[in-house]
Amino acid sequence: MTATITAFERSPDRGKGLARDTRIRWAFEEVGQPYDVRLLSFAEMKEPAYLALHPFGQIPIYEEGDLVLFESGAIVFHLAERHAGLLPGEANARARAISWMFAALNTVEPPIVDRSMVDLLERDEPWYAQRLSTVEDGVRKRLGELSSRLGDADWLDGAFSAGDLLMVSVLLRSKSSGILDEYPNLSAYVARGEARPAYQRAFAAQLAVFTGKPA
Ligand code: GTB
Repeated sequence: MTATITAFERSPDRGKGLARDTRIRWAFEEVGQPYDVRLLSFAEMKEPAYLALHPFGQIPIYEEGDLVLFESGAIVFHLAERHAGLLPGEANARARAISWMFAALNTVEPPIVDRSMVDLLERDEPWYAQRLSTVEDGVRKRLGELSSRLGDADWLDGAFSAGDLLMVSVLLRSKSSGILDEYPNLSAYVARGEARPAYQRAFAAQLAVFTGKPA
């Protein structure tokens, strides 16, 4: 049975691939599984029928028969567990890749999202410059630490894994701020992720929703 995910009918990022369905599309592509997409308006995401599937009324969800999952990390993990290609077979390497999945979502993504939110919502406030500087310090702290750990390796721990898929997805959101450019090895890491054929297909598919033209 082909799984279905949800995505924005009209993504606020205008097809830049920053909404969280892109990481799920990427995971499907990496493991070579087909998927369907159900597009939703903001209003539909808050209706009782959808809230029964996603308690917070957000995209993405994953539906496959009776199984409904929410949270992009859980969905990527589900795909990685059931199909080869995103987690190593060796037990300790697998556990480390899963640590990187959590690190991407729990440690690196929060300051990056904080910065985006300040930029989006507080731009006209008198405290904007001060607040932006504070949240950017938080982003730099994490990116500096991540940069030191990555060093000159291609991926975070050996071969490309779901940890890299999520980390690159998270870092992509900091690209437009210019902060990522301060860490050349992280910029190169993100570029390696974006160059993967599976990412390219995922990006094209989400862009096609925005442009209305086939991928
Ligand atoms: N922790 C959840 C997960 O990982 O699945 C977070 C899900 C989430 O934040 N979903 C967002 C959503 O549905 C879309 S991706 N928001 C609507 C709502 O909460 O009512 C976040 C997002 C949106 C827009 C951009 N952008 O324009 O650049 C980037 C990221």
